[in-house]
Amino acid sequence: MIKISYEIKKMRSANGEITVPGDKSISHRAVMFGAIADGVTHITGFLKGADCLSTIDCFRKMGIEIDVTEDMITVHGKGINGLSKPSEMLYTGNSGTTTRLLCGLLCAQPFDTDITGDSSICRRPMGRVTKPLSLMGANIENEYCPLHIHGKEITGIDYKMTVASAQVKTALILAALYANGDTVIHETEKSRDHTELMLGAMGANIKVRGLDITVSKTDKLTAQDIDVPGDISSAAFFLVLGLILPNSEIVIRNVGMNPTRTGIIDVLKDMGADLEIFNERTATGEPVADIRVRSSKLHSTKICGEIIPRLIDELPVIATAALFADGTTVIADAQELKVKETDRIKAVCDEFKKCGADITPTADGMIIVGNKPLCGADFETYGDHRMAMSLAILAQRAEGKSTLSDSKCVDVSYPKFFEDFYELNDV
Ligand code: SPQ
Repeated sequence: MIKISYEIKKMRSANGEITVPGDKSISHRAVMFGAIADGVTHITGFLKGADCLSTIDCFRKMGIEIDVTEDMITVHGKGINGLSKPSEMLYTGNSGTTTRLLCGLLCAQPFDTDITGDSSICRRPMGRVTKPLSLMGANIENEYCPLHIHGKEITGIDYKMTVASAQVKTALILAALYANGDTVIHETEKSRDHTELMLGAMGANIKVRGLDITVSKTDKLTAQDIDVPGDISSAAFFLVLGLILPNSEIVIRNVGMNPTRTGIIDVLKDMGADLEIFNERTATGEPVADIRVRSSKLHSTKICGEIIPRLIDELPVIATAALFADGTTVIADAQELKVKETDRIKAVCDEFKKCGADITPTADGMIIVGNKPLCGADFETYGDHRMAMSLAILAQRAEGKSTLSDSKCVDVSYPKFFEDFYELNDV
């Protein structure tokens, strides 16, 4: 295949108002949980990115009718036992969330399933879900895709998580809805809790006490209409763009502000960012707000410990902000970055170095010395949407021309990223 590199146009400043697309994590869950609920789920604000479309495709293959129109997704739920055996292999594309959550949901079905995804998915570890599920009695062949799931009866367990992961947690919760007896999950650190909120609202037998979640067999979920807020992980790119470009002011509307996702706000404020959060409200049980960001003089910080799961997906763009901050920023306890769409520690460090950045990878993060002169470069995205968008932001402050090896990968979470990006241009 011939790869066409993409030249990133330069902006002098960024001004205006944008609404980022719907939250990816919530969009996946709305389709999955709607499919096993009684009744019809209407989803507005759904992210029509490649990952969430993969989720829709998988559920259609299991007999769920899903209507997609311009501004609404309608899922015709078939109840907790309503899924049917797919006639072919389920293909999850680039989506770790789809792949791992399906392992939990499908291990206790009365049929077998095969799952695979693209080359990135086939390199991502699935043992983190298949191993704890096997303690419940599940039988899933392989620790990397393709996976073969032998559906069978399973039993609840008491499980202490070994990694702070919402995907592992959700896979266990979904299996627990079907298991005999209670399942108790102990988190090490709080990861995103959209599953607990949404399933709770749909009537699942789920209780959360601090870091402990108890789930019992559930006979019925009741469909709820879901209004998906904008994805803070997508807003993150514009937060950093507005901060690092001079004379900029951007208002981002309708951003999901679930506290398990807002680590980036805390870190950027700690770095001296001029951020204003206003119009705070809730949408289907999730906090939402508008955010105003203005160009700011940033300084370095240390990012580690319990905040990491609250900003894991934002670390590539937070590292971009650190390039323009006074002093040395340290990111630690973020070894999970190595098992994302690509190894995001290596990818960030290798690519940032190409433009002259002073950045050193460590076993669990990176060290960035800010405010070094940067020049444009030909960047590799590794087919990773968050790498592509972070590099596009970085290129705005690098002297000279920059290109991306691929711009199409942004389709995974933000198909209109470049349109929204240049819309803010103030040349
Ligand atoms: O779905 P996928 O491919 O794993 O997507 C990513 C992302 O950057 O968009 C991670 F690469 O987000 C994950 C996130 O890192 C989405 C997610 C979820 O919806 O539950 C949870 C996080 O992963 P994990 O491994 O910490 O549970």
